[in-house]
Amino acid sequence: MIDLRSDTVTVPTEGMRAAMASAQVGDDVYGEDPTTCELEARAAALMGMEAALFVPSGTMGNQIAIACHTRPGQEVIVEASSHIYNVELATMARFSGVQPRVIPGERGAFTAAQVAAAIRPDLYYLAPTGLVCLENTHNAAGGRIWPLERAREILALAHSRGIPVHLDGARILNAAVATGLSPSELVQGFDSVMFCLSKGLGCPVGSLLCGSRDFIVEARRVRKALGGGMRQTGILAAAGLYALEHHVDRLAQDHENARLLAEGLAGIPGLSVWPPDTNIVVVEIEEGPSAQELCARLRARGVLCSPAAAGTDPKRIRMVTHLGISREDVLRTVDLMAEELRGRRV
Ligand code: TLP
Repeated sequence: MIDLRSDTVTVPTEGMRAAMASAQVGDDVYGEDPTTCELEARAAALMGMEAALFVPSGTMGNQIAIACHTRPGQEVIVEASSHIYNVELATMARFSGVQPRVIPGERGAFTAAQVAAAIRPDLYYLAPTGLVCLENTHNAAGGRIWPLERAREILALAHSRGIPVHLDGARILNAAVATGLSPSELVQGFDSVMFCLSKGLGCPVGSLLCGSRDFIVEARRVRKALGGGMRQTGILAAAGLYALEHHVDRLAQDHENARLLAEGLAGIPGLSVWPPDTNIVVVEIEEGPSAQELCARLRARGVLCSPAAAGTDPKRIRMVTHLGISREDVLRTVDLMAEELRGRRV
């Protein structure tokens, strides 16, 4: 199977498995797992932040950040197609007692003027704005890199109003590799950032939440409260350290494969394709079957992909390149797609 559903489907490589097998471990709830401590220090340094916390998933990292930055009864400014708003099960309401204030972005990015208009004035009957969240790269916008200047305008505006800004940086390393900027440059000024090890970096589990020392002290409490205090996590952290060493630069290959895939698919009549910034290709079916049906037909021929944005757009498909996808897989996918849309089989 050529599995383009997500970069979350990557499995540990031989080298990563060897690193995991030989990891030194201890009880991380006591703060005694040396490999996890090393990974957290490494992640904090990478992001140019004071401290970091290993968490089981990106969702938990985002939700811990929201819980730490806000208090119940506040609003959180989010983009309409963001992961935090759409596919995290309303957890900001469930766990933090806050409600999203949703701003439509243009391909995932809103402007400082839009944020300024959405920040609530200080009136006794309005829910105060407690946090702004951005997402880089932006998943539903096709792995789009957030325009840095615009992010900096939003950071300046929010901070001038005393509002913190969290970055859902699940794929921030894709943005770093694609732009040639360091992760710390991309996240400079954010109050917290979450990034994932279990997507393009190929780890089996794990994300890191980074921020100030005080923020991470509180984040550790919230993680435990959510049931995310884990014990001998060194086995997982070793995979993370290995990935940061060996799997970051190679993301460029995934971006190259995504470009190749997009170019190939764009040449097929009936499809229009969003030019990818990184490793996510969004395909719109202008003429032809529904996304659901086309995905089912491709599955029968050995290619897995999914309707985009959790199926909310019946004519849109998402394909994600990653370390389990070769150039040959991409070329074969393009051929199969062309055949399916011509309605015949070889
Ligand atoms: N994204 C997954 C699915 O949930 C859609 C994927 O296949 O792309 N932020 C962003 C931007 C994400 O894309 C994801 C996962 C998360 C957060 C949540 O991470 P996990 O799945 O580890 O909770």
